[in-house]
Amino acid sequence: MSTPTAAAPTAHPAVVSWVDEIADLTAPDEVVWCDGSAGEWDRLTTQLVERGTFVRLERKPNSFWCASDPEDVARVEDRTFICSRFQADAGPTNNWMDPVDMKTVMTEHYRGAMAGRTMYVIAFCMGPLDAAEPKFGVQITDSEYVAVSMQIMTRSGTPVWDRLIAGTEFVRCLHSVGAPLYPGQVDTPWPCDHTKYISHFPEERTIWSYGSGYGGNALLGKKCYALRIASKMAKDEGWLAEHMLILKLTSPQQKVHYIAAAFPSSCGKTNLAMLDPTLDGWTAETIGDDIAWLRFGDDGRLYAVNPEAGFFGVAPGTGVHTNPHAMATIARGNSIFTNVARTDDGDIWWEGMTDTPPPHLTDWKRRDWTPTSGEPAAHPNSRYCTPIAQCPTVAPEWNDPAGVPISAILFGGRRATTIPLVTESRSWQHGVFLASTLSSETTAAATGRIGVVRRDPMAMLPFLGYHVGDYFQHWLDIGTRTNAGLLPKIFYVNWFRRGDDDEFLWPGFGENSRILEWALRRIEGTTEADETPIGNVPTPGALDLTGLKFDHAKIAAALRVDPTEWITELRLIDEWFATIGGNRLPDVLREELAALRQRLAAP
Ligand code: GTP
Ligand code: SPV
Ligand code: MN
Repeated sequence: MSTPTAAAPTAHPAVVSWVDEIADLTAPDEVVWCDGSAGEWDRLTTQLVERGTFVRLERKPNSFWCASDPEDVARVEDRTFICSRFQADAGPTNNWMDPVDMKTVMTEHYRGAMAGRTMYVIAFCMGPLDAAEPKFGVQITDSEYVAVSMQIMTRSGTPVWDRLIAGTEFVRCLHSVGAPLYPGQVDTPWPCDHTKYISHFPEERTIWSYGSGYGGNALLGKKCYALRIASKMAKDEGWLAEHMLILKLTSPQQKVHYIAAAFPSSCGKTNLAMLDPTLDGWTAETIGDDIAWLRFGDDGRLYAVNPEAGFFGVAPGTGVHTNPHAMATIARGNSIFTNVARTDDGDIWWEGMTDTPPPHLTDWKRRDWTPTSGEPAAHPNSRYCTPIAQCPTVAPEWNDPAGVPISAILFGGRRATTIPLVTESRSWQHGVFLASTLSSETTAAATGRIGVVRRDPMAMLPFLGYHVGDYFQHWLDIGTRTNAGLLPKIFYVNWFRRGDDDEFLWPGFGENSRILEWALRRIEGTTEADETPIGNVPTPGALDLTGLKFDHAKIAAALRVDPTEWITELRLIDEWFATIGGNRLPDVLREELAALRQRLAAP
């Protein structure tokens, strides 16, 4: 069978034969090799407007409003699979299916799935193109939305094809929305299938995604490659692929520190990555907001690289008071807004952008909306997709293939109780223990119930490409690979603790700079902490609260280590560790738990 195919921009035989094979299977009308150019962007966005998927925004240059199918709005964790050869290697936290069985099932879904559509072939690179070992991928997709989003989120197109020469390794990323168009059939604005599979074959470094067009399910460079597949690569090669932001901080004395922070989905990474410090004299610059790859430098320190080139950020809650730099980034245009509301004059709006909503909107379900409608105008997981390079606070180092040396790693979750505002770990091993017990209330970033506390170790629960116990051992091993003094110091934070009145006990956002300042001073040995059973917390007075108009009694409550709450927490950690399985949970973590129990004098 032959599909009209323009000449391939690569002579890489494995790419060409794989594209031929997938075209035969999925039967598209046409194959297009993407060059990542502005002309291609214009052609595809125009096509998306004509088909009704996009609405061009009159109030933002080169920007588009888009509404998905109401059932295709978030990651589908229950349809996400790690298909390692042995089930034991996927671990207790992942769905598993035998790789041969999964391919048999999915092949039948892919058969003819691109009929009536165009198949796009996108070459991309995760991280700077001039890296010592650039990490390439090739995504096949039948979605124009995915093709233009990949232009924002990754380095893609001609410069990548030029480097992807014969013999170069690449991750095969296959994606179809699973909605063939038969002659005479009218297309829908957001084609997708009710059945969805997000499958990973870690040993083969291959991803097969079917049925969804939503970011985390369909932009395969992001969670599928840069976290699930890369976490396995990192384990094999001695580095870390993590769900972390990367931030540059400059003190009033002009001392520069880089920090990384792992929070679960929709728990504040993008906001911290674009921090607008309220502390006088401090500057914050952005390097990454979602994913960090950490490797050892020749000097024995851990260096972080952001593999992405765009932000796919949570829209609701983003406004000039919470995240002015995100607002400035999107104001520059060249952005895609998915599942937000549209104003009558051709702009976008979402809950939290302004204090009072406009009197009339088109909501994310394309319906008329007024403030009395009784439903949010934007979906809680609505997102903006925008280039990093447009961020007014982007640090020049964001594109440095060597990465930036990390002084501190923060782990945090969304917990209404128990977890203090900030805790300093006692050692790397203790920090890994705290991170292994991380927990958070579920959010709208994944389908399913919202607000349920679950363990989310290192904020990686949905993104691990292998066994969680082996992952903990890998983190512990990283700590023995260099001088303890060169390792980042690990802190545990919680911006989301609430008082009896259910209000947050900490103002968050720009005020989080005060917590970072304390952490950096701990690293420099110039401030005080109280030892508690769970780790070191700031002494009263150690946090710089100059100029902060917020009830100081609340801040004291945010910092409290409550033994009763912690005895309840111990039981939950016991249950969590029990699920990991005796022979895969590292002994030292069990010992850390026993030591914590002893310090709490708990039964
Ligand atoms: P993903 O992109 O899903 O990985 O999420 P993220 O971790 O980047 O989350 P993001 O920064 O987009 O924050 C999600 C939500 O948390 C938004 O509604 C924010 O307004 C809110 N948020 C962020 N930082 C803070 C904070 O310091 N305090 C409080 N109370 N809310 C915050
Ligand atoms: C997350 O859910 O953690 C995200 C959004 O960053 S997505 O890319 O959809 O996974
Ligand atoms: Mn994320």
